[in-house]
Amino acid sequence: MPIDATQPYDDGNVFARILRGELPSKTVYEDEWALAFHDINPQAPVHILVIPKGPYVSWDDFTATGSDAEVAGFIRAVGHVAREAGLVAPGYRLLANIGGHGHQEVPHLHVHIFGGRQFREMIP
Ligand code: DGP
Repeated sequence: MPIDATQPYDDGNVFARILRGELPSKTVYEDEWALAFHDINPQAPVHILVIPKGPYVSWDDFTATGSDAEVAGFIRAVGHVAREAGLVAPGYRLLANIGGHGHQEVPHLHVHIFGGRQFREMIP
């Protein structure tokens, strides 16, 4: 079920639990601002999720209330992960689902990195 992006942050969500080490994940990168791990249900040969370490539901509260350091650190981490995965030359796709119409399911901001195959044009 898609979430409401205006809901308060829920500390019990699955990505919060991964951040706290309560649930396992296949980590590919971690720094002060972000954690990156393989998606449990990959939609491409490379499908990595990058999440900020702070308690943000979506891109909305993150960009409205996150510090410049958090936002910059997170965006740089996404770029770093894609680069380290060797995706820059062939190309890749970034996606952040937000709220109901965006069909966001996990209420902790995450950016999907998709790569390793040719994608079609964007379908709205
Ligand atoms: P979204 O619709 O953008 O909220 O996508 C949520 C993604 O999170 C979806 O691709 C599956 C992934 N996912 C859900 N639960 C887990 C989990 O426990 N571990 C991992 N690695 N990925 C998960």
